[in-house]
Amino acid sequence: TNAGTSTAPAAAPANKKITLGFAQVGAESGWRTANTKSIQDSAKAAGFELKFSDAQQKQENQIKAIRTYIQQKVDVIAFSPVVESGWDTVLKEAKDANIPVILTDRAVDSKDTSLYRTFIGSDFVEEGRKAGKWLVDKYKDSKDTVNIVELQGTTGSAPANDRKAGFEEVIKSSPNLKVIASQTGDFTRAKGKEVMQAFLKAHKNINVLYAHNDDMALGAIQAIEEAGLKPGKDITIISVDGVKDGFVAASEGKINFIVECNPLLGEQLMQAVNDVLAGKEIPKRIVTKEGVFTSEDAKRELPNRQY
Ligand code: GZL
Repeated sequence: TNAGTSTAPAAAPANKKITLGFAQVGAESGWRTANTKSIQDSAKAAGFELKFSDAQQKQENQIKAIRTYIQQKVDVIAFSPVVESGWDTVLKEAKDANIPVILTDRAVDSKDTSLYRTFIGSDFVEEGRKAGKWLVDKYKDSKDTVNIVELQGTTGSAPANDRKAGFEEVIKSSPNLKVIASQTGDFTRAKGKEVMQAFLKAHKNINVLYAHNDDMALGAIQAIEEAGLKPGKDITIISVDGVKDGFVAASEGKINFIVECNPLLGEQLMQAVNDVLAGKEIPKRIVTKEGVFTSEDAKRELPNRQY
């Protein structure tokens, strides 16, 4: 028993829950849905209070959400920037408020890298290179001209810029591979279908479609079939992401090659939140692991896919 006169120390206040403010891009694709679920499940598992917003793919909505989190004095802010540019002002406001910022999925082009602690996401240029390498290999013995149409992701977004750059960097070694049309489908099925319909009207002989995500490829497949053509046969299709519906289409031979883009970033994000709040140094760049799948691979892997 405590015989002395000293009083027991006041009970430390119950550990205040860590609050994470997350400003999500939107709900534009199967990839985004899986990414959101990963963040919400991982925040719960980590015991964090998650404040979550959906910007409907509009930068001004993401900026508004970040300002709200600053006013609410959250412990950490994380977001997936819908486009690369235009973030310095609001990120400086977060820095002045002493709230650390973590980037997930997409990057910003801010020169001042002190504005965020780390960027957790895929190497989109490498994803574009993987798509290009498979195509160069497919046509390595052919001299015929190969007409390629490209459905780009959201204009100004890191995945759209980098997947385009990586693909072009690799196919330029094969002059017979020609991108005859390239336009944004904004990562959605609806827009992907609409733009593919326009491509089919404007070009009589399309050999390959390179889509920056499965959702646009799936929209394009509808347009291709409505035009009486066979996707995966009359038009070779390469896509990026590897969401369930993409894998189903690949297992049916409608998509020939899928470059995986892993949306399950939640666990790595929560680890980074803990490390930042513990004052640990964390790497400026954390690259997610991901693979590639032919139609054959997709048929085999389909049962194991988590999203
Ligand atoms: C990539 C991610 C992209 C996906 C699309 O990390 O930002 O946004 O490839 C999603 O499906 O809409």
